[in-house]
Amino acid sequence: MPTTVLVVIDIQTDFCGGGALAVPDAEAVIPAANRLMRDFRRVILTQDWHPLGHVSFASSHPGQPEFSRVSLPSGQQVLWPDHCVADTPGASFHPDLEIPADAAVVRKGVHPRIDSYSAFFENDRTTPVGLDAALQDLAAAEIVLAGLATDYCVLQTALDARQLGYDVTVVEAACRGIDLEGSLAEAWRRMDAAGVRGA
Ligand code: VGL
Ligand code: ZN
Repeated sequence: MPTTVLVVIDIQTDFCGGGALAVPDAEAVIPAANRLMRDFRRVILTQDWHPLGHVSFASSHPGQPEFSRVSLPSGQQVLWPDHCVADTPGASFHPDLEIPADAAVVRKGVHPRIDSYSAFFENDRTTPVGLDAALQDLAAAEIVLAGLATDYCVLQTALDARQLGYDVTVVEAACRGIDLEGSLAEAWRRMDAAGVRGA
């Protein structure tokens, strides 16, 4: 039997209600993620983890408003409010998340000049982040995804996983999106086209 690993994406204080980059209805994913974490023997959590002054922060681009876009060497970048700054309360996992003692954690977006939505490759599309190595350690062939945000980190992680040959299921009830200019519907279209399963 191929090993299936649950990957819980970025359920962090800053992405939940009252956080710096709150995803609408984000708390709704917590009971669903807790249920999944009880059901799966192997769990990996990802954590958005940026240095102060990160390139994805609007505050690092004087004159550019939040949620605008700029061109970077790694491609188009949405400029976000400062969020998930390493070692701050906003970067912590949501306190209601019931994290298994043996879960692994993959941090992403740690490089000051490159953002990373995917937990496989940074947005330059070449620098590995660490999820593939963690899955290889567990001999995983299949992954199940839940978390935030459907149209950014869940989407890019799911697409990279398909490209790397993993069987991928996204649990819709355990995900919520940011939905900038139709990005949520577009995300589901792209995942569908890439052979990502919904559940
Ligand atoms: C995310 C925007 C910026 C995410 C992370 O986890 O989807 N979105 N940083
Ligand atoms: Zn981020």
